[in-house]
Amino acid sequence: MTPFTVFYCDDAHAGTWLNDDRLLALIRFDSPEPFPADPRVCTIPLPERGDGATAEVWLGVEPAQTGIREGVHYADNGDALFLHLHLDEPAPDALNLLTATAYEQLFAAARARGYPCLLRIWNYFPAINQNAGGLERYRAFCVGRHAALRAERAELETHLPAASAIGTRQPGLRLYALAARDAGWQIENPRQISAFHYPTQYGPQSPSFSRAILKRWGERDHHLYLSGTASIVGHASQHYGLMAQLDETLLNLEALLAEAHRRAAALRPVLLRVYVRPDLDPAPVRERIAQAFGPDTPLLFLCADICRQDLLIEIEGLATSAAP
Ligand code: 3EB
Repeated sequence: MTPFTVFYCDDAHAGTWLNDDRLLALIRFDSPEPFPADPRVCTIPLPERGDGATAEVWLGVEPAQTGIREGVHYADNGDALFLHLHLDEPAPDALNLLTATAYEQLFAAARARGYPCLLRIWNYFPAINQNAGGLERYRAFCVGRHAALRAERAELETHLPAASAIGTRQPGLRLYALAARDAGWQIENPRQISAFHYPTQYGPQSPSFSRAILKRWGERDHHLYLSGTASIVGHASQHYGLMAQLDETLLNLEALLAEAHRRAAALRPVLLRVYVRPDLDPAPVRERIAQAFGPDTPLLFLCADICRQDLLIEIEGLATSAAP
């Protein structure tokens, strides 16, 4: 049995989930009507494409204990731990150190609850493609993240969490994460060089994340946490057009599902989150993803900046092996 399931709901009704003590996380987007303070609620300031206002629900099977520990908000249901924190950025050229601090706080909170294994981390901060202090901010983020991860774990390259690193237009570094008591299985993409081996042309420190994490929560129950996936083959960005980038991205996602299938029953996406640069039309993208993964696959489109200037779209998600 998986300790929680994930689904999208209309944000207008998201508040009712707060009355359910099995709620592990509620992810909201843009700047919605605030809810009463609750450690299970994390808001990511990215506008949704289209008219909708969507929230993401992580619903557990057991009641969650919630709290705040040194700035880290958490919900713990005995098997899975949801964590999030928001740090103000005092100066734009200190993202390296701020990121290291954020990760240290995250790890300390997870360890204190008995969850040493970070499976999946979502990272959001503004001006991701801008230079500050002589380095692109995404690259400075990678330096800080690596320092904190390396301090936490010696066997870094086999125990990297799945991740996304996405640009917002709002101040502050925001992280949220899923931790477990035991590690998942790191999945790399045979079509891509592992991000942690990218050459130095992409920055002084290669990005520290895995392409996906396969977590076996029960005999037959797997979650596959798919990192942000883009139109990259080898280490190089491919294609100038949105639809060509999308097709390459879908091939990468399919390659990850196939890799995971070597270790688990067939997996299919149960929800996908699509980050697109502002001003791009999501309608043909929606249609193409429906062709690839089925018309009923829940999709959420968010306007965002992607961590490479030349990338227009990035897709992440959750796939499961359990019957839908
Ligand atoms: C890539 O494949 C695209 O730095 O955490 C995707 C997912 C990307 C996560 C990260 C970056 C990150 O390199 C960018």
